[in-house]
Amino acid sequence: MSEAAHETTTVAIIGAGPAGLTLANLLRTAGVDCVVVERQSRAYVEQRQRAGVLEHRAARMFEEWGLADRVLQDSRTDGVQEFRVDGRPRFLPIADLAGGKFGRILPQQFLVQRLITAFQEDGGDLRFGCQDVTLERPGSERPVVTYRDEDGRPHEIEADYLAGCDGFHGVSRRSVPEAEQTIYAYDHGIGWFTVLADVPPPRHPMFAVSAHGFAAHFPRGPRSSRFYLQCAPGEDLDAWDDRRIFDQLRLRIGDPDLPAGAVLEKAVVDMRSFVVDPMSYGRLFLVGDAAHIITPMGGKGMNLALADAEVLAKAVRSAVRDGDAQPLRDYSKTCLDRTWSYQEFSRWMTEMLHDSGDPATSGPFRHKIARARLDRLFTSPNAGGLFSDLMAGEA
Ligand code: FAS
Repeated sequence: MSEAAHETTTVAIIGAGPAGLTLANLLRTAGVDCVVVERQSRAYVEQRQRAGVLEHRAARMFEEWGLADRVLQDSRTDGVQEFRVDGRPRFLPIADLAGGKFGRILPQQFLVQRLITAFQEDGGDLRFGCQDVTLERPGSERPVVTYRDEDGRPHEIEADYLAGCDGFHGVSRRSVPEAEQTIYAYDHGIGWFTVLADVPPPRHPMFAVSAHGFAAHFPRGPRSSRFYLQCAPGEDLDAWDDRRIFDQLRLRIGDPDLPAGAVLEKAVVDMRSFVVDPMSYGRLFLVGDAAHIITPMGGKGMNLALADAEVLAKAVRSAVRDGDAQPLRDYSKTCLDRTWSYQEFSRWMTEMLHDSGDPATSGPFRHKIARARLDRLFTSPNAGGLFSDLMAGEA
């Protein structure tokens, strides 16, 4: 085996998803040297479809760091959230209630493509197809990332800091001794059947509650939609043919004229939450899904990853430029405070929109509680305002 090529950098970033690419761009903007090692190919990373809405806070972050013109070309949301209750539309002007804070319709794969282009245009070092990525001595003063490149050659990157941005199934979190971590995991006992389809996007992002079960209809670009349908956890994908998908959507949304369209992707997502505490170990900092998983309720997974990335970029800049390591010491608490606030919001929404459905599911008492919670958004400006601030990521 040939000798590993040895090199050094300030921050070695593992993973080129939203977390790793945002961190890389922010560090580059701050003049901090970094290298990104990504296991998959560029083509794979750029086509993976997941989140679809960038919250106002994240859009503001890209504006403040001077990246908006290269990342945010897309349309902003119209600022209205629709709740279809037993087929009856109710519209909440969330951007107005949040003081003019609009989200952006930006499918995750477009964000990833633009972040890759921006980083490489600025001379960033982004490596795809890195195999057997391993973190060595993450708890030491000089941690190392090793990997084999696409030609099988070994590489060794010695860094001041490691950023574990490699998602829930990555190696970073697993490089920390179990005794050093507290794991919080929760199974919400709900499944979502999720569909990406060639169906025109809705006028407004929509949640639908009815005795038939929860459904949702979100925009995913000018000609496609993402739908969610409440189902049993672990439900068999084959139990949902196209006919059943659109019959159930029309029934639950209360729109017999909802057009069908080609189904591009379908999956069953079990609603679960996960948090690891602390989000750092020595010179290793866990970012995004490597540290926490949240249900898609409220669209916070990708947006929490972007928020973590900004906290870490600012903390590394303080340490490297100003000699102040306190923000790095505070990194885990800063990110966990936000993470738990949005875990609570996501759980609150999950209860409100699923217990509001069939009273037989969660019981008539919880059904009434959930309906009262939903009504209050429309009757109390404070309740509607807090909901809107949380949707904007600004609470
Ligand atoms: P990611 O998992 O996106 O990226 C990790 C990267 O690390 C990947 O590129 C991976 O290839 C790489 N990697 C893994 N192991 C590695 C290794 N050993 N070495 C090197 N690289 C490695 N969030 C929202 O905000 N709104 C939504 O509407 C929403 N909907 C979703 C719908 C679905 C079906 C799913 C599955 C998720 C959804 N999410 C949503 C959450 C999702 O978008 C994540 O929060 C987001 O991708 C997190 O970004 P990262 O932390 O960068 O992790």
